[in-house]
Amino acid sequence: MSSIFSQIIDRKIPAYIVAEDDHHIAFLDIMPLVKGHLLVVPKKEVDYIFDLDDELYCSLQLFAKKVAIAQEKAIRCTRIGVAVIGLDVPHVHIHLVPLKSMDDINF
Ligand code: D5M
Repeated sequence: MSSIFSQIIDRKIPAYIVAEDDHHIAFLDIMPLVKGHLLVVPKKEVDYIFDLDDELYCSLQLFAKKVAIAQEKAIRCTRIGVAVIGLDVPHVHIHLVPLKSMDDINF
């Protein structure tokens, strides 16, 4: 059974996709901490971020940076919080959380 994120990548389930290239995709988190919370995901299904090969690890980070810059402009926030958690979905993903202040979120 492929991960929920692979099913999004394969267009088997819907998601609000904001960016995509051959190896990466970004879409809105279904349980956002704040409005505009995005997930950046490699299309290759790997569970743990530090198991990615170096090339995909670096390209994923660069893709996330481009998405975050566009997100920051669109939302006009102060900072994009970046987190890797991965306790629920066993497919690498980077959370990009637009913040105006730390009061925006309750960890
Ligand atoms: O948390 C996994 C994150 O993935 C959590 O913020 C919800 C999000 N999620 C789960 N299913 C979906 C779908 N179908 N679309 C969009 N976002 C989703 P973590 O603890 O980082 O593994």
